[in-house]
Amino acid sequence: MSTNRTFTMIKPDAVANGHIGSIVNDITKAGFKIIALKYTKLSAEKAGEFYAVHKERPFYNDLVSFMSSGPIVAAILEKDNAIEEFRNLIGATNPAEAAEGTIRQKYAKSIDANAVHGSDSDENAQIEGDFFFSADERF
Ligand code: YYY
Ligand code: MG
Repeated sequence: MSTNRTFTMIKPDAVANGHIGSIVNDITKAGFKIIALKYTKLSAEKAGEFYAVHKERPFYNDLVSFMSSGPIVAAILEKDNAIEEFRNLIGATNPAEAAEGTIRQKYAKSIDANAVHGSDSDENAQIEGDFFFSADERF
């Protein structure tokens, strides 16, 4: 049902470094339509909930503290084959391994502060979008 949608966050590093405008521009130039958009900040509790799937990973505590360290931009995006197309646009998790021209290659400096989030499945895109946006915040 939601195979043409994904969810993203512009993470605290990219916001702090002044990249909101450039990243939104890259996203829209790549053909994604913005369905919902919000400038907000996660509490440590909310960040922990969002990343609960990574709870057992060694980087979990650092990830939660980083993701709650400053404001973020959350968005729901629409395009055919949105999950895969958006993962291609952002590049590998480690920016050192991200392809030339990808968002992480251009704007991220490390694997832990890697500029953007992108959902990894239709199911998670739905869950993650619902985490941030009510029905009347989507257009
Ligand atoms: O989906 P993606 O963001 O590319 O990577 P995940 O494996 O889902 O990890 C989520 C998040 O955790 C990643 O964007 C940065 C952080 N992280 C980390 O700090 N160190 C790692 N070795 C792996 C991931
Ligand atoms: Mg992931």
